[in-house]
Amino acid sequence: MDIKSYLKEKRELIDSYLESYFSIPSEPFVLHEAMRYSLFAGGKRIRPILALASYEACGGNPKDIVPYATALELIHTYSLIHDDLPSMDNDDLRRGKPTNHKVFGEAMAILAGDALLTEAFLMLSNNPHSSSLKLSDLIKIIREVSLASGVHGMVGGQALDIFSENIEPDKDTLNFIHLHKTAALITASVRMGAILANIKEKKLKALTEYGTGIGLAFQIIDDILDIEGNAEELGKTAGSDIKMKKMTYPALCGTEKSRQKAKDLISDAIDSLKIFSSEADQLRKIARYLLKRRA
Ligand code: GRG
Repeated sequence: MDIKSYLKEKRELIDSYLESYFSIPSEPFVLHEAMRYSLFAGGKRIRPILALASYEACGGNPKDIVPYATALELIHTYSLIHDDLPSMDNDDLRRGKPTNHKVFGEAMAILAGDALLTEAFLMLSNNPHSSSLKLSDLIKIIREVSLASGVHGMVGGQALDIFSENIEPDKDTLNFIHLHKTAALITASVRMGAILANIKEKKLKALTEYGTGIGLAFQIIDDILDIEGNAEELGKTAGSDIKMKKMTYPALCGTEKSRQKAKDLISDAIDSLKIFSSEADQLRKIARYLLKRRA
């Protein structure tokens, strides 16, 4: 299957689970609406898709782990809502629509983010979906997601990102920011699929290398798109990194060297999958797709 059809098919699996999970509005309705507004604003669903593709690479049927994979999208969506707040990146546009706080106000946007983060863990723990899933594996993936999302991962990276505005870029700080802010949750997504498939350590290590590589490349490409993209393609305001004097790869070494770095990371990530045969082809294709993405 070509990569576009694969991504569409898997996105539909995630979307239909989300639709059914959030189908019955509950009190307080405005909070529910604010959560749904950002969840259904048209995200690529790349993190849950990576979990499904990784599970498939380890011999599983992606349909069996949809609830666990979908929880990753709740965490990602919360991070975008909070990232857009006036006290953070102060953005007006996200996924082609006004940001959550522009529509629902700042307080409700903060709460929608908080509620999505917490709901992710309810979604994870609610679903002893597959009879073959061991409780110990469920605890392992909850631990993975917790580590990747909080102070040891995404939130830690975001804190240093904000702290490093207006500071001369240096490679170590920049890699810390990108590896924590972005690559940690992407790596956890890939590892989730592998852990749920009960894969052996050697293959888990290879998938971890793959996840870290594409995760870092993903953020470098995001840095480049912030310079070269436009609001229509990106669905968000371009040029905000320069305006906010963010520490980015292009600020460190220019756009062309950044592009080469992203290419090298993607190529190394694909190499790390050499112990897998054709069952990891979709992961290989996703890596190539991420390099070419325009949004
Ligand atoms: C805890 C107060 C508080 C805030 C958390 C951690 C955080 C705020 C924000 C980090 C989120 C962020 C902007 C990470 C950068 C990663 C990135 C490139 C996001 C865009 O991801 P895509 O391209 O977006 O997958 P779509 O819209 O397709 O889902």
